[in-house]
Amino acid sequence: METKTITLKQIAEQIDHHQTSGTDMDKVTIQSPELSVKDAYEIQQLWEQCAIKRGDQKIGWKMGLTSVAKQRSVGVNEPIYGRLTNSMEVTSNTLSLKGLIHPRVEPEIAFVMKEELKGEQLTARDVWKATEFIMPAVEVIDSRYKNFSFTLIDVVADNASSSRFFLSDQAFSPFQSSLDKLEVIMYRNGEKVQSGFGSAVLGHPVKSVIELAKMLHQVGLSIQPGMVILTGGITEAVNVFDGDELKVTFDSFGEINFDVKKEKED
Ligand code: OOG
Ligand code: MG
Repeated sequence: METKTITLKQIAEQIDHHQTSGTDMDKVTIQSPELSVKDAYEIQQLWEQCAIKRGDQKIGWKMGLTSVAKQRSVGVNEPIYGRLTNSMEVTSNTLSLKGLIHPRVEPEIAFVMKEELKGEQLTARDVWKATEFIMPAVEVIDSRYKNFSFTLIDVVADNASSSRFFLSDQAFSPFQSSLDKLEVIMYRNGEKVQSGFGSAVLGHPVKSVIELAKMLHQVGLSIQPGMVILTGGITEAVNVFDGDELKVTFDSFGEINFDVKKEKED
């Protein structure tokens, strides 16, 4: 038992090294084919401890693979969750490629909670009651695995490919319009590259929050007040490169714009 714990911690440290150095790695299931999904989530939790030791802070959760478009594009057919930390949030209008491997971007809806959300059988009403506001978001995912290729266990161990994220400047009340009807369009260098509706996320993004609470409850965890939740890509993710200009429109919820720049030589 002891040996296994050490091993999972060592895997978490390996993953942390590749996440912070921006270098790719072989899938963890190649060196450790015996890993279970439960082990992979434990690796995530151990990775979170590495991040906190580095001075990072936990600020939320992300759901992934909550839409058919996303599941199909990576060949994994069930929702997963990951952990968001302070250093992942980009607050300027520039995505620096420093420390990234092969980033892709995807439009999402973020929830910000005001109350704890805990339980296995929550309703949409429970989620709305605990929600402070919602925000348009763009997640930047960056698998640490070679060729962005992985199994369910690998991607869970790699913190669900979490890398960076943008939130809009404006927060919105979730009560005035239907998030499932929200149309999102993503443009890269002026060209429309993806579009979709909020309903792509498990029928309605609120369902993603319910699912997250349920998955966390199974391991004795809950969503704490103040946490940000990314509910999952509405469309397929698109690759971004140095010099790209991204614009993502979220109907009446405005837009998120940013440029992609490679690291500055110094
Ligand atoms: C896994 C992460 C998926 C989403 O929103 O579906 C995700 C991946 O595609 O690398 O973040
Ligand atoms: Mg995502």
